[in-house]
Amino acid sequence: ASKKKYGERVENFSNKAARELLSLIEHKKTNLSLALDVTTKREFLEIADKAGPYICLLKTHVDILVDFDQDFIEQLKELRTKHEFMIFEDRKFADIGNTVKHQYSKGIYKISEWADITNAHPLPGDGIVSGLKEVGLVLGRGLLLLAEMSSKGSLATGAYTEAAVEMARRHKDFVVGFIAGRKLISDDDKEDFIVMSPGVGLDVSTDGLGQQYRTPRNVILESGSDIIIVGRGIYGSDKDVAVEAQRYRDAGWKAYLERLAN
Ligand code: UP6
Repeated sequence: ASKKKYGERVENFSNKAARELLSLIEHKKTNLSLALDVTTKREFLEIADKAGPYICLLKTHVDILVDFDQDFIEQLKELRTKHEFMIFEDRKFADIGNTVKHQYSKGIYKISEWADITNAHPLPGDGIVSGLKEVGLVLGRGLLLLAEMSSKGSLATGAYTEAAVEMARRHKDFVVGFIAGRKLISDDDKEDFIVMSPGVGLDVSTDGLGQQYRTPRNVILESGSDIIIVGRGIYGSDKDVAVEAQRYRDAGWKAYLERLAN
């Protein structure tokens, strides 16, 4: 899949969110996802509006907002339409199927109502996917499994990562890909999964709390991932959000074009 264009991979997926995302990346020409980890609605919506033209996917952690309310969701949806990006709530579900089903659809966040994509740790076993799928599949949502993590000392390696891939294969209708640092299956594999990589930055290599950064080129060209997830590299202090978003969009797209040409 890594030698194929995003648009050519649409047919490899039955899942609505995966198909939409690949088409969107193809026509908007951006494989950049913004990880917007700020804690007020005002900051969030301001930054999302500035970066909106350059991203395919806006990654949220809604539970860090101190003033989350229904109005936030309405404004988020408006920005999604205005800039044409999709929404990925980085919820990292990690409980048994019955619990995550409620966490996904109920509570105050009602994630399944507005997030095109969410993610889960494979740790509890297949039930976590089955539970989330009961809610999300009919709504056209997609799920990513955390097969690897970018942080130092992550335990998601080796056999655990392999098991995540096998779990995804068993739920191809709903699991559309992985959070990982690299492509996890071979190019001639008949399956296709979308790989999204966090821990991407051009200016620093760590954050002092275990995060480890690699460049868009490392991730897309050398490791065969599909989407770069960039947070503080874009909105960190002293950064011009539009300038940085363009810079990462350009770097991610250039690495992809080089991959196709190689
Ligand atoms: N994230 C990681 N590493 C993972 C999984 N998720 O960093 O393995 C998420 C974090 C954060 C974002 O929760 O939202 O990606 C990275 O942000 P940063 O670019 O500001 O470090």
